[in-house]
Amino acid sequence: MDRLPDYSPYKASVDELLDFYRQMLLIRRFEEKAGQLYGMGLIGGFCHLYIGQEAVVVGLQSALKAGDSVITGYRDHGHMLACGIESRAVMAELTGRAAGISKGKGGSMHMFSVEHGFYGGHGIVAAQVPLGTGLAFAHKYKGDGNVCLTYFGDGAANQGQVYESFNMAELWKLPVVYVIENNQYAMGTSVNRASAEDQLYRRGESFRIEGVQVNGMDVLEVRGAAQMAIEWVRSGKGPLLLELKTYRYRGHSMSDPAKYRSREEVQAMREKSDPIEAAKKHLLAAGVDETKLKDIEKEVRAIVNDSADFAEQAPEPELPELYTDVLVGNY
Ligand SMILES: Cc1ncc(C[n+]2csc(CCOP(=O)(O)OP(=O)(O)O)c2C)c(N)n1
Ligand SMILES: [Mg+2]
Repeated sequence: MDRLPDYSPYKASVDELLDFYRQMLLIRRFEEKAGQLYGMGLIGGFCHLYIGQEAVVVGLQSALKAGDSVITGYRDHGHMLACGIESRAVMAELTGRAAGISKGKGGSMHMFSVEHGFYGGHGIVAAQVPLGTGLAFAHKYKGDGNVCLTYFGDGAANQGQVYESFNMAELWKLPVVYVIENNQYAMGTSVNRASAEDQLYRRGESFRIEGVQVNGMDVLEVRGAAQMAIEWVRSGKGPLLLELKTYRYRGHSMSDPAKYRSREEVQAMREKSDPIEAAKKHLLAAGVDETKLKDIEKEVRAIVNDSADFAEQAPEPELPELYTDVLVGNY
């Protein structure tokens, strides 16, 4: 077995770091706005916000190539924005409008865009893991040289189907990076209360899948690890596991008062480990003017406000839409 190469934080140019900063800020402001619209009753059903975890998806996605595929669970808005899906189409899906990416029929958890290599958006915990393994199988079968990033949570990591997937992926050397977003909680259960092995990067060991633990609050570290992992997987060496240590600032979903953890715990993460503040510090240290960062903030707010206005005013789907995209058949 080849040894996994070491990796170091990515040495981004100022322009690249500005782009990471902008993307993380877009996700943050988008999610804050989604939270507001939810509070106003404009978004129905479940809504799981990604605030705090932005560096994970921005760092990882920045290392992908066109044609690679991505799949995740229900905390998916940030993944969609990082895949380049238009902010208006995501927000309009949240408000159930015809212009939404799933024509307003999917909502927060059920969005999809083959065009952008984004395969959902899945509400069943860990269901995306065998599906992502299947996407990787398709890449290998077609010989297209692409890889699949399969994201799942610390809670999902305790599901049986994850390990059936690991077995097949290693046996068939499938081009898949399993990305565990360890945000410390699965609903109200902390990872060490639910996991006999809470060092989740080790979860592939009995399948001979190597794993790496990464600081998921630092976009440059995430990008460095992502690049190493994706190169490894793309070169045909089989799957790899990345555990991204991160934190969600908000409750599990909009209906969670988060009483299972203290305010101080959340506050400490926000103050000491915020990924956007960290990128800002790097930028200022690199000599970027603060007005430049303020301009980015303005630009991002304008995109998000425009998306919210659009999502509020766009028409709902027509009734006949109830009969489209429905699969009927005999098996
Ligand atoms: C099979 C299944 N069991 C239970 C649930 C209810 N449920 C929804 S999210 C969740 C917690 C998952 O936590 P984690 O994998 O850590 O992801 P996070 O929400 O932290 O992103 C549970 C138990 C579900 N949707 N599907
Ligand atoms: Mg979790």
